Amino acid sequence: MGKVHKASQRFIKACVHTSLMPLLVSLLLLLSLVCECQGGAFPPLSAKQECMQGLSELKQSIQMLNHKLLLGDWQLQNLREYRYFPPSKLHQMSTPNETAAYKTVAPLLPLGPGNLLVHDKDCSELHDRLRPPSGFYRIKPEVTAEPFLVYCDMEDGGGWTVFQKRRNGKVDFNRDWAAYRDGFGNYEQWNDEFWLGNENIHSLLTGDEYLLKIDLMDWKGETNYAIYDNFKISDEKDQYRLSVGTCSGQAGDGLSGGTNMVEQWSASLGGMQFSTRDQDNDRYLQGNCAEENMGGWWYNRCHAANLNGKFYRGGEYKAKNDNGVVWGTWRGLWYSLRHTTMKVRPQHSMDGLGSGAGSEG
Ligand SMILES: [Ca+2]
Repeated sequence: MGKVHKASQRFIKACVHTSLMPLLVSLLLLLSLVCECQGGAFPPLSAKQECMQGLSELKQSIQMLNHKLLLGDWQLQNLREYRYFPPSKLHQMSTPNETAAYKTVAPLLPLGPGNLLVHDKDCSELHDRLRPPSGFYRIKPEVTAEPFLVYCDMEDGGGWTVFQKRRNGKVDFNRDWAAYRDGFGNYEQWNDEFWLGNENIHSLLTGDEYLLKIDLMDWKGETNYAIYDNFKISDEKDQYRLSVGTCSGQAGDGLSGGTNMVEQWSASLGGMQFSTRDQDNDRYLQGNCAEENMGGWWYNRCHAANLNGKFYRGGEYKAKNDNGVVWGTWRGLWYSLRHTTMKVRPQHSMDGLGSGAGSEG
C-alpha cells in the first residue's frame, strides 16, 4: 500500500492543481475499495485476491486519469494560445453553416515546434490512447523523424489519418513537385483543404500495413466511398510509386480504371510513379498528364480518377481534358466532385470500421 499511497498523494495534488475534482472523487472511491479489502470481511486467501484485483483496477484508473490529464493540458494550452483568435476572421473565411460546424471541432494544437511530447505514430494510436474528437494533432510516424501536424478523423470508426482533403476550392492543387513532396494547404479549420505531402505520407505508411479509404461527395450531397488494402507509396528516389491492393466499396475501383481492360491499360494507377507539371513520370508519351489534368497524381495514360484535379463548382463541367476532381467509376470523367477525403488506418484496426458512409470531418 505504501507506494500506492504515495502515488495517490502525488496524483491528488495534481488533480487539485488542475481542478479535476470529479476525477479525484472516483479515485477516492477506488481507494476505499482497496481499504475494504483489507478490512477482513473475506477469508484470508479471497481477501488477498480481492485486494490484488482492486489494486489493478486502481492502477488502470490512474492510467486513464493520466490520459485525461494530458488531454486537459493540451486543451488548456490551446485555449491560452488562441484566446484572442478574432471571430471576425472566421466569418470572413467561411459561410455561417461552416462557422457553426467549426465551433464543434476539436481544439487546435500549437503549430510551432517544441514543447509538446508527441506520443503517437498515427491517428489510430491517438484514438486508441485518448479517444479525442476529430481535429488537428501532431504525430510522429518514425522515431528518427520530426513530428508533423495532421487532421485526424475520429468519426467513421475513428483513428483515420487524413492526407488529402477537397472541400471548397480555396486551395490551388495545380502545384509542382516540391509542393507535392512537402505538402501544402491549410491546417486550421475542419473544412480546410490540404495535401499532407508525399514525404510525410511515405513516412506515415512505413512500418505497418495500411488501409486507404476514399470518401466522396457529389454536389447533391450524395456520398460514396472506396477502400483499398495494402496501400503504400515508395520514397522520392522511386518517385513515390503507388501500390494498392484489393478494392471494395460502392464507388468502384477508380484507381484501376474500373473493370474494362482497355481502360485499365490507360488508367490503372497501381505501380505508377507520381507526376507533377514539372516532373513527368507518366506513360503518356505525347505529353504530361499532370499538366493537362492540373494536379499531382500517379498518372498512367492518364487516369480514371483525378482527386487532385481542378475544382469545378456544380458537378458537370466542360474542358479540353477531363481534369476535374474526378472519380470516373462513380460519376464519370466529366463530373467534378464537391468533397473528397483520402485517409489511412492500420489494417489490424479493421474491427472498428464504420458504416462506410464516410464522415464530413
Ligand atoms: Ca508523359
